Amino acid sequence: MLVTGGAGFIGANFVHYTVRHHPEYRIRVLDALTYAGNRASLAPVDDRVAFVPGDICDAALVDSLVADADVVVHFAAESHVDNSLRDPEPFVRTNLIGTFTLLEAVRRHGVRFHHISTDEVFGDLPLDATGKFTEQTAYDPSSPYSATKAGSDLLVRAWVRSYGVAATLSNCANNYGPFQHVEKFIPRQVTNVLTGERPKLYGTGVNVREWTHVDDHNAAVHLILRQGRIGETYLIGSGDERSNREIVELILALMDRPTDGYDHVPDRPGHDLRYANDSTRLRTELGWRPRFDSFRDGLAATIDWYRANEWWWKPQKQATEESYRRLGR
Ligand code: NAD
Ligand code: TDX
Repeated sequence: MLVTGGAGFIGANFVHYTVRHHPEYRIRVLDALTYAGNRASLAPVDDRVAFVPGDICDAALVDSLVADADVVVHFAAESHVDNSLRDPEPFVRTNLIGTFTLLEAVRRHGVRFHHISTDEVFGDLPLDATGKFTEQTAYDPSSPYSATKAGSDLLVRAWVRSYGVAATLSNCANNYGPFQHVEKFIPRQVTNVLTGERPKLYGTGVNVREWTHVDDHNAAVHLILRQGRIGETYLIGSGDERSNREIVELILALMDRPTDGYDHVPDRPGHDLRYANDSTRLRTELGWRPRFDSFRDGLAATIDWYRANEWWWKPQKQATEESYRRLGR
């Protein structure tokens, strides 16, 4: 199995999950170790994984690795919306050219491909409605990040239809859990509290996200690899929707701080209002159920992980906060 982006948040958790639950796979990770990749995230499974430092846009390298694989699971991406607003170029390169490079290689070598994507490709939902995204929802991305993820999804679908590539796609809602970069919402607020900073809420904090534990996401990916229909898209989501404000207050409560101890900062431009996935297909066809059915417990365990693993996140914290300060957020 070739895992791209296996030193990032979800990819590293996927490698851990695979070693734990699917020991039959021999795993090779291809990762460029950008600011978001961390070799240390794979340290506990180092004896089970071959690590190749490299870029998914490097066609010769990708070709040689794909030629040697039975299946490619593609996590590598530029993944942070705020970064894409500041500088979209690496997003176009990695998310579009990188996915294209992988697709050409799996086409040449007849290798099974699974593409990891996001619900952000659909744009957003109104705050005052209960409707959800489905596999039929039209693509309507808002940010450079989601536009390049949408483009990568469309490339995969075209390579299935035109070239018969054996690919599946999944679009998951927001993930949380260990090994997530401190630029992202939950780790930023938790590590702010741990370093004596106040949490930072964009705008009024009414925006809603659906939170899925990273292990539940990765369990779904394994189900799709085993039983998913080729060419099909599966939406993944726990069903647990929360406003950002509710989450900041819950983090503060779980960390024994006053629940009003946070700052409002200027809003993200084009900020998507609400995401929510209808994951009926995944649940009925493949029998997926989230194991982490209490967000509060999953969040408390995640807070404990950041408390216990300062060595992992501390080196990234200062530079991340400096770049937020430059954005006024
Ligand atoms: P991340 O930013 O934590 O990790 C991305 C990894 O990809 C890093 O290890 C990085 O070094 C690597 N990478 C970046 N550019 C590369 C390149 N050109 N060549 C090789 N490696 C490269 O991202 P994440 O949060 O783990 O997201 C993984 C995937 O899941 C992405 O495709 C993202 O769109 C998708 N996704 C994320 C979420 C979420 O909540 N984080 C939700 C749904 C979908
Ligand atoms: O400091 C903050 N304060 C704040 O209020 C940060 C960093 C974020 N926010 C808000 C913005 C969003 O409404 O919190 C919400 C979550 O923000 P992010 O962690 O940046 O995630 P989001 O933009 O929702 O995108 C995430 O989920 C979908 C991932 O980063 C994507 O890779 C994934 O595709």
